[in-house]
Amino acid sequence: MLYPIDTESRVVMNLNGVWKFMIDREVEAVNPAEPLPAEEVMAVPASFNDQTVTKEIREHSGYTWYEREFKVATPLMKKRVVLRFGSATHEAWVYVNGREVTHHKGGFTPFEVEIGEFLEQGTNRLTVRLSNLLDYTTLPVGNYSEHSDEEGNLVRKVDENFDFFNYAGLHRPVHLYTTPKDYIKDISIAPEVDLDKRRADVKVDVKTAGDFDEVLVTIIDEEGNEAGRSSGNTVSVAIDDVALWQPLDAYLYTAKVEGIKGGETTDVYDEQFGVRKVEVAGGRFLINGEPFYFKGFGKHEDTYVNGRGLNEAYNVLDINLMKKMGANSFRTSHYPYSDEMMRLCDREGIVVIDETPAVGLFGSFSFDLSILENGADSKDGTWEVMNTSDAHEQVIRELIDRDKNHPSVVMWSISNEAATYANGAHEYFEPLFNLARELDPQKRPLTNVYIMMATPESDQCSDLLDVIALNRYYGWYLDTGDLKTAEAKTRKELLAWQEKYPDKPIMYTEYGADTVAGFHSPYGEPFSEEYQEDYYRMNSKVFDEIDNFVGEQLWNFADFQTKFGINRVQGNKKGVFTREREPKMAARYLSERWNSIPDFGYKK
Ligand code: BDP
Repeated sequence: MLYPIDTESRVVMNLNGVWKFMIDREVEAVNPAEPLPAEEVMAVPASFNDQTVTKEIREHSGYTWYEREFKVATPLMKKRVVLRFGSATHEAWVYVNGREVTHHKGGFTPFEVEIGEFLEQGTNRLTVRLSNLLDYTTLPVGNYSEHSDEEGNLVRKVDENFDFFNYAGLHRPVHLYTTPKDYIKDISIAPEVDLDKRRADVKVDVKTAGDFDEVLVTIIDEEGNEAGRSSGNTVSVAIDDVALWQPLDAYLYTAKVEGIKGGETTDVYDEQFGVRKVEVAGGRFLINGEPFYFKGFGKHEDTYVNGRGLNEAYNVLDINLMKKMGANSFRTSHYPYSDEMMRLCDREGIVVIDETPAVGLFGSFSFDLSILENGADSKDGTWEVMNTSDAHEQVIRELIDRDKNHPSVVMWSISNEAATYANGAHEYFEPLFNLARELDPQKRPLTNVYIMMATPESDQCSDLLDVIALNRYYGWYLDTGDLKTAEAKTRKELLAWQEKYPDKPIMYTEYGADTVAGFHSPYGEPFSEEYQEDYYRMNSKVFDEIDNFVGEQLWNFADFQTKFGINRVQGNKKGVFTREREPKMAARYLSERWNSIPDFGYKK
């Protein structure tokens, strides 16, 4: 799906701002044909939760309503007018002037609808009913229950089957944009590069709607010069002496796509892309033919007040902090991030592992960690109770559709910490991996991010993965405070994976220890800043011994808000930065380490 941009033929209008808001107590039916009887207001884009001082609103599970008015300039009413939501978490019903125009389920991917026939001259009313409910059919997965209160009113409850707060609302920009009636619908770009000859063949596939005599694709370089052109819906444009998109040294070309009719360009769209090659071979992750070493983080979209809502200033700051630390990459744990963040990563040369919202596919998630001691149970009933295949297929389709052209994306993560060791897991995942491989025009590598119980012995799905991506907490959830034992276990497991799959690269996608900023201990006790640093030093030592170990993405970039639980004091404290982005002590150690590790060739 194309991002809304202004071009010579398109106008983008912004519907962000302060909207009317109310929670739906489900006592009286809300009629979208009437103006919303709301007394609250809410800023968009943002989560609603932290903008209120009312516990009832902050912790509301169920339905909420948003409404605002808008006008469309008369000359634009003759165009095709499209309403687009960057995301609406987790399910939305959208009404224009009281009539339902669209419905979308899934809180982390965009959706859009043509609304011309619903528009009126003058003031229009846009109303959105949202649900933040999650259950065993949704992604992420929630434990859903309901009961009645003393007055007999229905109370809905979502117990998150994952370790982040269930923020909800209109999280990303809401846009109106126009196109001509005959328009460019989608553009798919797959550059194939011959690294020796420094030549690329850029395959561009254009989908159009309506009537064009010709589709013209012109490739323009960063200096604004034409690098090649071709005519047709499916073309291959050659670029000689091509400039590569490299990690931390991004080069972006623009594919200018024009729909021409009667000698006139009627629609035009500029899609940026990068030329780079990604492969997995011989236990290495190669970018542009060189063995790449991932240094970086698992993150969250999580800031004060905005919650999970787009916060572009934080996005810019976070990338600057990453670069300063010598990091080159992050994972969009545990859901697709905003279009805006993906575009920023393309520009800044940040390497991204792009994850679906498939988190919580784990029948017995809880803060009872005895399961770690007891090991994997292949009879764990996860795949009997989860009914998420349809949602999973949908998010893979929507994620790849949205992010397929981003050069920053080098790998798709199909899920985080699913019960891949339990019977039924392979049957569940195989069709999803096949689907992702089929849909991605750039055929990027795939992974599933592995929970501690998924070991070389217990796991049932690792044949599907191109890269073994592990979340490991030896020395934190296991052997807490005992880094010696943790070191031995880390080494043993990594060697076992390497022996089992000598050709698959291995990386850590999570490892960390909760750390209370400002808590110091002469003994390096757990939760102290000293322990966090010791923990990272221990892990680094082992990583450097393992030949096929190609990357370290720690958990987490910053402290973040979670659901309530006795293991969480004001959220998860595994950040190397606080939630305000102040560095903890370990940031200095990691910064020294990462600034001395080259992006390429660290593991020869
Ligand atoms: C892993 C999860 C992540 C958690 C982390 C932790 O993938 O979402 O926040 O552990 O416990 O289980 O800190």
